[in-house]
Amino acid sequence: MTTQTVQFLRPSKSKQSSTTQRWSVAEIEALFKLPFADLLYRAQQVHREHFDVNAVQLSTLLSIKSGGCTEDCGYCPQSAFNSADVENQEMLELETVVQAARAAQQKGAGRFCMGAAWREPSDAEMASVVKMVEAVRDIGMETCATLGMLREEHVEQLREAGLDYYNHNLDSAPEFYGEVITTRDYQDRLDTLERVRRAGISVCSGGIVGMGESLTQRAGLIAQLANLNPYPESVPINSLVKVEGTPLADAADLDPLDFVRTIAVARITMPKARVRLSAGRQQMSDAVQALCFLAGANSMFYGDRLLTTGNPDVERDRELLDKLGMYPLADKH
Ligand code: SAM
Ligand code: DTB
Ligand code: SF4
Repeated sequence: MTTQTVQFLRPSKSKQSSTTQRWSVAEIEALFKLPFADLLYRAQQVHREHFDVNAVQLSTLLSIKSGGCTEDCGYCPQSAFNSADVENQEMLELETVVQAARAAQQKGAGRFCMGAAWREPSDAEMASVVKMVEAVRDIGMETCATLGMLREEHVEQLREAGLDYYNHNLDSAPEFYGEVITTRDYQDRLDTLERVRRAGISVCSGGIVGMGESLTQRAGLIAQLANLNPYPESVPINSLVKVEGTPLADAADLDPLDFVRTIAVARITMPKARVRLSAGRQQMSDAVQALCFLAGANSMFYGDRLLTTGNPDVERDRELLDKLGMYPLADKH
């Protein structure tokens, strides 16, 4: 490779600020196009510079309110616009949530993420969520919530409750977004992330691959995330789970190696982030997941369910981690 090509694969210095590196979409697309071995080698180098590569952060999800969502996200089984076989479920009782968190903690999860099928929470709903966050915090777990868009005062309530992370995904590149969701726009998402960031809550934001986006659009999603200032502490990379009754049920299969590439590019462009191997693991072989860890993934959703769809069994995941000589982050504390 010529020196010129190598320089091209580094973030552009001219646009660099003192606190963050700026990545152009073209630079990120060039990373995607590297020979696979070169890409993984580079991702491994970055990973080893910043992390114990054998420790994996484990988050368990719980859907605290399911189905009947007023947004029209084309991938989502919980949208009222779609006809997936998801039972609408009102908000869970506090005790049910705490029991689920305790069970997750006993199985080795370090973080508990509460998800709700809302466009945005109401004041009354926020009051219940605040109690859940406080209770999960009290049992000694890290807390995360994903509740849709947040107004300033709701962010403030979550901060006061001691919420550690807020998950709100950009999901796709701005140029592709409108083909998947029409009921809210990209700027709404950026605004929520900005409010969360300003309140001092750690940001968890990522996206979905395999929705029919072009390579440039996939690079565009990573560019959006990597150019946030600062970039998110936690970056979930989801492989589309094709659910019957959603507009994306028949999307073309994603080549698993392209998923691995996306993880590697996220690792290189967001060196200190926890890059999470997220939805879609049930459909992935152990070998592909091992490649994802090699590419720099150091977090995963752990527990038999995601929100409404399945995830590998806890026993199977423990076996996988054992086989790879990896261990949950919480085990070290
Ligand atoms: N309603 C809130 C929101 O949209 O922000 C929180 C829950 S929503 C289900 C959280 C994320 O789950 C979405 O942003 C999307 O990235 C992911 N997701 C939903 N359905 C998915 C699917 N079928 N495959 C992969 N990821 C999915
Ligand atoms: C994220 O990026 N993926 C999770 C979590 N954040 C909330 C959700 C995946 C949902 C997959 C479809 C379902 O189970 O409903
Ligand atoms: Fe609702 Fe979130 Fe699903 Fe969109 S992704 S339909 S906002 S639950």
